[in-house]
Amino acid sequence: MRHIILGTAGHIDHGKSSLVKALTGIDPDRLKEEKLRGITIDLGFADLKFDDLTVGIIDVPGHERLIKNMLAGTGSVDIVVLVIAADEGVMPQTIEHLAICNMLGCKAGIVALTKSDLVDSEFLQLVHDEVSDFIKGTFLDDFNTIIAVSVKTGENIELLKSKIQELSKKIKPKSTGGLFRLPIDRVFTLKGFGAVVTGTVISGSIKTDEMIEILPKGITCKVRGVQSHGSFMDKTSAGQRAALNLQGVDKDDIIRGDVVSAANVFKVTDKLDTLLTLLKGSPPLKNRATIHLHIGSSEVIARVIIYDKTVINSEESAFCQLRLSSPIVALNGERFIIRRISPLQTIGGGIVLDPFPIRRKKTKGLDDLNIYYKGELKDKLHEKIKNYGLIGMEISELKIFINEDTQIINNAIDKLSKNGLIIKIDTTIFDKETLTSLYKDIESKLREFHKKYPLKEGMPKEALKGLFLSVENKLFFKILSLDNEIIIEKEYVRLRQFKQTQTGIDVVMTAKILELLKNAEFNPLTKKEIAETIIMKENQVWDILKYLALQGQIIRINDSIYLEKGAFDKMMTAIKEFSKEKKDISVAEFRDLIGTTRKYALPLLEYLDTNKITLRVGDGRKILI
Ligand SMILES: Nc1nc2c(ncn2[C@@H]2O[C@H](COP(=O)(O)OP(=O)(O)OP(=O)(O)O)[C@@H](O)[C@H]2O)c(=O)[nH]1
Ligand SMILES: [Mg+2]
Repeated sequence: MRHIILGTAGHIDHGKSSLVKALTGIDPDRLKEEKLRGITIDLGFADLKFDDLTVGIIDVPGHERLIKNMLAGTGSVDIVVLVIAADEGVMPQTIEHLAICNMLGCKAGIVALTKSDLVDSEFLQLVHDEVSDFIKGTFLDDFNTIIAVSVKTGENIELLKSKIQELSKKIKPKSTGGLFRLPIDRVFTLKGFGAVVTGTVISGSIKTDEMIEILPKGITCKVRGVQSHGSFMDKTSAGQRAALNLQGVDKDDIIRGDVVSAANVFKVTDKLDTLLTLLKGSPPLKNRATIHLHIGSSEVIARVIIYDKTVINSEESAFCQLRLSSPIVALNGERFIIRRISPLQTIGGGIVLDPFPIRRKKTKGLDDLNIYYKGELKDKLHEKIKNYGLIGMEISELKIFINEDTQIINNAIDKLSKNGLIIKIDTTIFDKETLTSLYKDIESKLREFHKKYPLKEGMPKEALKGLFLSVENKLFFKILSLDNEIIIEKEYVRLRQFKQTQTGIDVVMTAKILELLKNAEFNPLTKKEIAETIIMKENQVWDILKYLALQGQIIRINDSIYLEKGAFDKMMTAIKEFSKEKKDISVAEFRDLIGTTRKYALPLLEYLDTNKITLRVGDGRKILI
C-alpha cells in the first residue's frame, strides 16, 4: 500500500474544503467556529482511498492571517492541489501559497479551477490561460494539469480523482528506512485514553508499545495506541497520517510544532546554517534581522546572521546562520519558510545545510556550506566529519545530521572508509587527513622531546596528551596506536626511529657510573650516593641508571639500587651453587655468600622474592631454582 500526502492551497473561499469534501465525503472543517463562519481556521484532514493507495489530505485555511496554520500542514505535503476559483482567478493568497509550496520544495501538483459552474466557457478559457501563465516556472508547470471542477454540478470530480491517483504513482514515497519522526500538528485528549497527538510520519515507523520522545522538551513516553486513516493499527510508517495515543505524558506539556521521535536518538539545535532565498517582491533582509521561522510544524523566532553579505535583496540567496529563540529538530536537506515579524509577511524560505554548526573561523570560507547544499551524500558526510576535526563524529550523530535512510548513510560511511578518506575508531569517525596532520604534530613534538631528553625512553603519556587537549581523552591513545611511526610502551610514547643516544657529557658520566657500580660489586652506591660522588643531579643520575638498565648493563633492584650485570650474574651463580647443597638460606648466609652487608642483602633478597627465585619463609628463604 502506497501512502501519499496531498495538501490543498489557495485563496480564501475559493472552495478548497468543499473540494476535499466532494473528493472524499469527509468535511475537513471540523471546528464549530469553522462551520459557523464558513471559513477554515485550522488544518483539516481527510483521506482518499484507492485499491493500492491511500492519499492523506491536509486541508489548509486560505485566510491571509492564518498562513501560520497553513504552514504547519504544508511542510509534509507530496502533492499540492492549488485551488483557484474560476470566477475570481489568481488572488493574493493564491500567489503566496504557491510561493510557499515552491519554496518548501513541493514536487508535484494539480490546479483545480473550482466553481466552474459560476462562469461560462469563454470566461473559463480566459482564467485557464491566466493560470497557465501564472504557474510558469514553478513546480506546477511540469505537470501543467489544470482541471475545471464544480462541486455543485460534480463536473470533473472523478477526473480529478483519477489525476490524483495517476500523479501519486509518479511520486517517490517518503522513506520508511529513516529514524522515526512525526511533527505534531494537533494535540488533544480523548476521554479514557489520555493524550493524543496527530501528524504526518515524515520518516521511519513506530509500533504500539514502543518508547518515543517528544522534542524539544525531551519527554519520553510510550505509544499506547496507533490510528492511521481512521483505523487502529499496530504500526504506522512514513507517508501516513497518524494519531498516537501516548501514555505517561500530559496533553498540556505538548504543543503543535513539537516532534515525536524515536527515543534517545535525536538532538535538538538552536543554530542552523542555511541557504536562504528571498521571494520576488519581498523587502530587503538585513544582517541580524529577526524573523519567524516555520519548519516542520513548528514556528520559532530566529535572528538571521548573513555570512558574506550585509543585506539580502528580493530574489537573492545567501548562506546564513539562523539563531533560534528556542531549540528544534532539523536535518540537512529540510526546507523552511521565513516570515517578517511586522508587518507579518512571507518573505522567503530556504534549506537547512548544517543543523549542528560549530564556531566558524573567519578565514574558513563557505565551501563547506556549498557541499552541504549541492554535494552528494558521501561528500556531505565527509565534510561534516572534517568539520568536527579532532572531536570526531559519532556514527549516530551522522544519522541525525542528514535526512536520509539509515542504511544508505551506513553504506556511504563504508564507502568513505574503503576509499581511505575516513577512519573509524570504535564508534567515532575521523577525517583521515585531520589524523595525518595530528600524527605529524605529535611526531614533531616527540622529535623535540627526544632531542631534549635523549636519555629518556620516551615522553610520558600524560604529558603528551596534555599537549593535544582537543582530542577526546579516551580515544587519544587509540588514535596514536594507528600511527606506525609511534610506539607506546607502558607509560611512555616514543618515535619508532628513536634510539636512545647520549650527548658528550653523558657518555662520560655514564661510563663513570658504570665504573662505580662495577667496582662496588655487591655494595653498590645508591642513586643518592652516586649523585653525591660524581656531583650530578639525582634525577640525571636516575635517567642514566634507567638507560643503562634498558641496555642491560645494570640490573634494577629497586629505584635506588642497581647491580652491575657481571655482579648480578655472579650472585645468580652463587645461589645456584648454594642450592645444590641446601635449599634454605638465611639472610646472614646470603650476606656472607656474596660478601655484602645487611643494607644490601635485604633489598637483594626482596628482588629475588619478587622474581620467584626465592620464597620468603619466616625470616629465611627457600631457594626455588
Ligand atoms: N457555486 C459553487 N460554489 C462553491 C463551489 N465550491 C465551493 N463553493 C462555495 O464557496 C464557499 C467557500 O467554500 P470553501 O470550500 O469553504 O472555501 P475554502 O477555500 O475552503 O475557504 P477557506 O478554507 O476559508 O480558505 C462556500 O460557500 C462553498 O459552498 C463550487 O464548485 N461551486
Ligand atoms: Mg476551507
